[in-house]
Amino acid sequence: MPEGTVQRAQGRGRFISFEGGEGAGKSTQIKKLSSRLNAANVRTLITREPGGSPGAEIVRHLVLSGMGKLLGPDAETLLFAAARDDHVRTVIQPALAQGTWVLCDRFADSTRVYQGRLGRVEPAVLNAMERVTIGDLKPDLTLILDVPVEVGLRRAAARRGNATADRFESEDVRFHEELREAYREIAVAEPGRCVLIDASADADAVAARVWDALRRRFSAASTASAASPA
Ligand code: Z5A
Repeated sequence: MPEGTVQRAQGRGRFISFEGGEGAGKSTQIKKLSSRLNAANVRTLITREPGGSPGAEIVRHLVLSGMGKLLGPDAETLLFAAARDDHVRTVIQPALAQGTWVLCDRFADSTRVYQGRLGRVEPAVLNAMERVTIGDLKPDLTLILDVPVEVGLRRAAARRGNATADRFESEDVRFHEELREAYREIAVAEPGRCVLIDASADADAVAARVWDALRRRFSAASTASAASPA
């Protein structure tokens, strides 16, 4: 596939989020996609949630230490929201305004799935938090990397080695099964924004699927005000 088939929008950059369960391979795919876009002269910023800005990284540390779980699902949701608010205002929006493509490892769908579906936080609370933190800022494309739970947990355990599992890694298999189901439901409910990617193949094969999804979404035909990568 020629690199030039993904077009760069003039003005604002594209906002692409990656979602999925434990060990789905988001970080791996984000790095691969960034390299490929850079080779096509598209400037990218790799970032993540929770975190991505100095303030949000402090909250990340708190949440992954298990502190949020002690406070309960509603309070934990507020912590993720506080981190997102800082990240959006200080990193994501300025980068998009400069024409940079933002590749974000998790975004608001993670709150919908982890705190909403798994934590049973009410939709009204999630909606209110989204209004405050992201307003109209929806990703232009959300790639949901889908792997069977046992595959994802095996990958995550291999990567972790002897290190201690964090707050979410230590949840049981049923938690991860429900998580996967919730992501699949989002993909079905929002086909205009989300693409479900089978991420159980090797990393290069998955990267080809990711690129194909991008090409379809941002091809010349579907991008009215597009300019070819310089
Ligand atoms: N959370 C939340 O509850 N609410 C929110 O609003 C937000 C987040 C934003 C952040 O964890 C946690 O916060 C997350 C949800 C919660 N909980 N969990 N779990 P994190 O940032 O520390 O980790 P993560 O986002 O879950 O990422 P991950 O699952 O740990 O990894 P990944 O990025 O998806 O995968 P990876 O690092 O690219 O790959 C994992 C390993 O598999 C690694 O050794 C790779 O080399 C290997 N790999 C990758 N791809 C492949 C393929 N295709 N084949 C074979 N091996 C592969």
